[in-house]
Amino acid sequence: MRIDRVQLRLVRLPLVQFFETSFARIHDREFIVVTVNGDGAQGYGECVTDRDPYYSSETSDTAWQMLTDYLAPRVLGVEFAHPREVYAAFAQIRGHNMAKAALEMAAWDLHARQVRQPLSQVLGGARTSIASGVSVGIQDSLEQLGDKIAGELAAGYQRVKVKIKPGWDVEAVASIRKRFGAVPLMVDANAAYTLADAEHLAELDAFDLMMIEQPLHYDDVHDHAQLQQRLRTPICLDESIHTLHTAREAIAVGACKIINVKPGRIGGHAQSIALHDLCAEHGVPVWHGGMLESGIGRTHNIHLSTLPNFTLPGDVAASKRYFEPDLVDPPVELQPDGTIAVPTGPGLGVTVVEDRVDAATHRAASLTP
Ligand code: OSB
Ligand code: MG
Repeated sequence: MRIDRVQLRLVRLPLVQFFETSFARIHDREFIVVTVNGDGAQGYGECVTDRDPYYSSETSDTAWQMLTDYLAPRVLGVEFAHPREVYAAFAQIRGHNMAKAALEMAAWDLHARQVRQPLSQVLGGARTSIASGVSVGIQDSLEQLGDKIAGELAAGYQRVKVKIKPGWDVEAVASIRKRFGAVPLMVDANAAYTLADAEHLAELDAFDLMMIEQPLHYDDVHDHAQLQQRLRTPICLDESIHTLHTAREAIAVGACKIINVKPGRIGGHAQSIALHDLCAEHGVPVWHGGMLESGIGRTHNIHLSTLPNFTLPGDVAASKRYFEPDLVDPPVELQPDGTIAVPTGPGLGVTVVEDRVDAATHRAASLTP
């Protein structure tokens, strides 16, 4: 595989509904579509950075700079035997996992299209459909939250995750249990608490949650291990797991019992497979997170979710919850049984609608060797 051109497009799309976490409320999504060309084929990746460094220290601007100045020059014109080798070409550059992942994942799609296999197969997955859950943001009232959840359950989603923050946690969960009974439920704090909140967080133990995601600092392992000692509810780490090294450490010290895999956070498909395998070796189940992706990143996530240790429903949901229309055809849809079918065509197995990408593009660059 040889990449002769890397194209970057900075895209901005309005979200169908606003999305609020403990760190911000957003109404639109900005991301970079990465296109790679080689041997007459084309592959796509999506950089999951946003305009602001709130979920991650990376932003659209830092990713753009890394891609143009450091990452694209390390793959352009280089012969790779397999896309699993691309990540190693970035070894000299520390961090910037989202920028690395976008280009690396595009290379996987390119390769899968060249060998005319679905990406899932090239990644080593076997599932033909994946279990789908939703991530419901913080709302203006508990009634609104309940109504949102009612809609998602009616659509058929297999589990509900709600965002929490101080002042929107125990009461919110209690109201959901009261209205929806034993629905599979979990919470995500996006690092909004400290160990001083342990006693308060332990009140969540009464609600039989599947897990609590990233309650403490975005770079912490130690305090999470302390907190897990005091909670019955399993802790799942998201933000803290940005390398295999931190994953190993987190598992070793008991900082989590579950890990959320996001290829952008960990540096692409090859790193995600390695993280998936590490967790499997240690009996730690994983599930696939989401970053409000367009159909491009979303379809990558679907293919990756076919690996065997993705045993819990993820945050990978239907296109229409996010963008209408989405950038791909057909859009990602939920099946009546709460699963999403894995596309069977070559590569991502969906068509990127170029006109829609171009119409939403605010900045573009074409890079060659
Ligand atoms: O913490 O999982 C998170 C969205 C943006 C940034 C971080 C997170 C999320 C989500 C949404 O929870 C998942 C999705 O629906 O794509
Ligand atoms: Mg999260």
